[in-house]
Amino acid sequence: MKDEVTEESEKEKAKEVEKEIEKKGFFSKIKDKFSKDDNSEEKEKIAKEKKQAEEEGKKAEKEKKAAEEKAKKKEEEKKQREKEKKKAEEEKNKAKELAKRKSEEEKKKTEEIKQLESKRKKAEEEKKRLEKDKKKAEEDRKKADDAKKKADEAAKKAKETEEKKKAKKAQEKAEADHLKLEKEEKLAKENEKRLKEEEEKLEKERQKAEEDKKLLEKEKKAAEKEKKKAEEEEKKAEEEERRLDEERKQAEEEAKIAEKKKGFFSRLKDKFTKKEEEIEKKEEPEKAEEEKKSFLDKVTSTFTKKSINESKFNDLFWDLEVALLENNVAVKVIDKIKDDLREEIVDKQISRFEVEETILKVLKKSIRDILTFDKIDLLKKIKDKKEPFVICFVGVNGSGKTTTIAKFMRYLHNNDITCVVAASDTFRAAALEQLKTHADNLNVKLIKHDYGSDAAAVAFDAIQYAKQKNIDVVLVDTAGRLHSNTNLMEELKKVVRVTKSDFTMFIGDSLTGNDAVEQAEKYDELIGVDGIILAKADIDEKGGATISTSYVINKPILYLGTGQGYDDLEEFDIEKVMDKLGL
Ligand SMILES: Nc1nc2c(ncn2[C@@H]2O[C@H](COP(=O)(O)OP(=O)(O)O)[C@@H](O)[C@H]2O)c(=O)[nH]1
Ligand SMILES: [Mg+2]
Repeated sequence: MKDEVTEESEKEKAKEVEKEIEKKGFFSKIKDKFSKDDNSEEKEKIAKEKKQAEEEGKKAEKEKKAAEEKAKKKEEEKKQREKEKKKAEEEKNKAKELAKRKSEEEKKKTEEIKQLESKRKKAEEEKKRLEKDKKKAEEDRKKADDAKKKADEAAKKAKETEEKKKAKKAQEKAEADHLKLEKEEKLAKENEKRLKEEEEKLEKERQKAEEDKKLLEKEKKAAEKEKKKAEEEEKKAEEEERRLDEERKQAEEEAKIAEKKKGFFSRLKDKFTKKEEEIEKKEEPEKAEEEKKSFLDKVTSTFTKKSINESKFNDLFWDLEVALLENNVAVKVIDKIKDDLREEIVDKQISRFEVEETILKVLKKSIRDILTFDKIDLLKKIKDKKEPFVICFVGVNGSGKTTTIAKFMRYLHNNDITCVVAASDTFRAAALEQLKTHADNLNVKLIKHDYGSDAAAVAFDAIQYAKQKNIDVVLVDTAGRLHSNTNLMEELKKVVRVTKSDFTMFIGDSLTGNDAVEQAEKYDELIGVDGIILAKADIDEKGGATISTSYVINKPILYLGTGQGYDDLEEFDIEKVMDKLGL
């Protein structure tokens, strides 16, 4: 302020000086005019004054300059001061700004510190909590350890007692098994012995039968010769009779007396063959009895009716027996037929013309009896069982098992029953292919393993498959084997046992006649047979197997195979069979 005041006053001073200079100029102008008037003294004075004025002007000029310079300087100083002031102002602002920023930063810091503090607090709390948790966890673990220890001890104890029990059981089982094994061994030995004895017996019987057959053949030939001879003799006798008749008539006419009786008897006698004469000779006691009868009785009974005794019956039966044997009828069946006939004929009064008829009648009845067995409704059995029904087909090679199984697939399908087939004939190379072809043709699932694998395992797999797929029947095709092969029979036994076979079907070849019967007997004895199918009945002309198999093993024939097509399986029908046998 002081500076500004000084500044102002300096300016005014300069102005006054200026004015004074101007004044002086005017004065000098006037003075110049005056000077023209010329007065020496005056002139001197004026010059003096002029000089003085000039000096004063110069001085004023100098002062003005100095004042101006001073003003200029002052101005510059003012500018400098303003500059400094501005600078100071700026610095002040800067400082203010800085202070503001500092205070904000400080505020932020405080805030951060506050936050950190709270975080720290939180962390501390968390730490405390964790420690607490840890402590708890440790306690829990300790508790768990204790519990585990206890449990372990308990388990150890339990295990010990359990093991003791197990050991005891195992010991008991081992003892039982041992006993069982011993028993089984004993049984097996006994069975073996029995089988051997039976085999020997059978062999003896077979030899005997063969000898008998030979003998019979000889006898048959002899008998035939005799028969021819007898026929010739009968012819002769007839001629003789005719001659005698004529003679009798002649004698009747000639005498009509005595000798009549004797001539009649001799005529009757002549009527019989030599054989019959022999028979009647043996019947002497009966003859004595006959003599008590009235004459008429005697004549008519001797003439029309005849009592056939055992030996005469055997004679009579002979031809039939040979015929039955030739037609493959089993000896057991022939024996039954003979018994039936004996009962109806021996010691019965039968007209000699009725003998043939009676024999035929009794034979028919006897065979009808043999073929009448309790029927088994296999389809019903299958439908009644909830689980898969297992049928094992057994029999020797080539008897027709595989073909019959194929027919069975079709038969079951026709009756709305589903089935799966097990290729348990792992023995023969072509067996699997043969069965596969049939199964493919008939859209039936086939379960198979490799050749030579375990037959029972294949069957077991098929049963599992049937269970899973809800299939009604499992058909098991087994390998054919001779009943004399013990190993293979054991294997077959295993198949039947493992599958828990619901029905074991024996397949017999009709053509093999008595062999089929023998096989059926053996299979039934060794593995148990539930029913029979006789294959190839269409090409069997003898019928012996059909008549005999069922009777010998006392099991029903369920079906007959009547060809090689899938539909060639017929339910057993006694009427059809009797018809085919011509009975
Ligand atoms: N004529 C006829 N042949 C049959 C019959 N059953 C089976 N066969 C034939 O007998 C032969 C053996 O049959 P197969 O089923 O292979 O016997 P497997 O060895 O017991 O399985 C085959 O050629 C069949 O075609 C049948 O009922 N009638
Ligand atoms: Mg086969």
